[in-house]
Amino acid sequence: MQRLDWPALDVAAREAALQRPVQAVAGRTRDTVAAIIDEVRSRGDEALREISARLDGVAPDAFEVAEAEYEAAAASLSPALRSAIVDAAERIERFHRAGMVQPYSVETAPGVVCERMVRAIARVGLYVPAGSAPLPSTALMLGVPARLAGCRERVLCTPPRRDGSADPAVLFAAQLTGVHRVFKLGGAQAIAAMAFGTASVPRCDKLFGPGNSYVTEAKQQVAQGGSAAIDMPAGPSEVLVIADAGADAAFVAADLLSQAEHGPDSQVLLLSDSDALLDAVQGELAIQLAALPRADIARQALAGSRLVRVEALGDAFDISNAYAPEHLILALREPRAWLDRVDAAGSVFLGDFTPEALGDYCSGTNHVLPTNGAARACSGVSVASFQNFVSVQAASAAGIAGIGACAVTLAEAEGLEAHASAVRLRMGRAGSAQEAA
Ligand code: HSO
Ligand code: ZN
Repeated sequence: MQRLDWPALDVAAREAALQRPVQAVAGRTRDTVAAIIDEVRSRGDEALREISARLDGVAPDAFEVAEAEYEAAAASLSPALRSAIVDAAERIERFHRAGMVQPYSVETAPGVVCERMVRAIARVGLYVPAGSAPLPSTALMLGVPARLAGCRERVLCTPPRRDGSADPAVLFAAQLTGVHRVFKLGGAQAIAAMAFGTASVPRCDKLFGPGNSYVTEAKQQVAQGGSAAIDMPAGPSEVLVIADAGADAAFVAADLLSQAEHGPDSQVLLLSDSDALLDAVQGELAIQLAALPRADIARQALAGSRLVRVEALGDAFDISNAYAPEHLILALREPRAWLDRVDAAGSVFLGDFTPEALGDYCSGTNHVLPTNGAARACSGVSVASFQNFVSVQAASAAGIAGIGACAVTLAEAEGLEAHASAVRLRMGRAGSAQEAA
């Protein structure tokens, strides 16, 4: 891991230090994805079968998971895993339910009522990756808020395994959250199928979930084409840790590694005002890395990552806000006292006993979060991500008599005479209605 001394860096070096690993969405990836989307769009299931055979090595007759498969999947899991999934789902539900947006109504002037209704997005498509590791936790993070939102049709795609089956834990989590239909489809072809619909896969209004660079590129292409909305532009996972001299180096190293093991392009940053802590973390990283089954992946991620000494902890918050990390861990003695300094981050973890892994699985918060600096302007998945907000207004005769002049003046200023007249006409009638009364 690169070790940097922030005060000694010039502007250009500081910028370079906060650079994400370049997401080389090579022109080739873009073209491959565009070709897959085209195929699925024009030839539907037949294309899905060919592409799955080519890329996943399996071309099932039926993409959809059948009832018996859910039963077999649940039965194949250990009771401990089943109850961990149930337990996590309950906490995720508790947190997300509490954050649900309520409809509201305000009388903005006498006789003028404005409202906002909450409506579920009708058909949503959830993507649960299974590339380097199947992620049943992602099925929970998407399935629970989609159910709370009340989406009428909740579809989930997850890549088939070599034997043509879906990961049993993903199936169990999907069924638990009430997902209506699961399809054994992965990659760009799954995204295309949900965006356009095929004979077997229903067309979805909005697509959610993380994935590899092909999935991410496919989501972007279908969104650009206006075929389906997407939750957010997802990139490789990141964590930024701010640690003080009192932090536990083993804890900090473990957190950095838990992000690094996600993929070679994951990025981890550690900022500290203590050289001794940075030394200790470096030592711990070497020790813990050696024991990890995914050491190879983690080592590649660490190669692109940085340990940075800052002059004061306050500087670390300026750096973090500029970087806008997906996950921000505050390994500080008084983490809550610093919370006001956090402007941009996907999710924050306070203190020594709140590792990111807790939020990844079961604290209750969502782990589908904005990456690549998107946290400056985007939030993680919540129930609201699965809903639309529809505004409503109703004016009585007295209402338009009261505020009509305001609209007429603005319409005249904009030179939009039909607008002015639509209001004036009613104001005239409203006046006579009132006189008659
Ligand atoms: N850290 C990942 C989520 C995850 N971790 C799933 C384990 N499983 C992105 O937030
Ligand atoms: Zn994780």
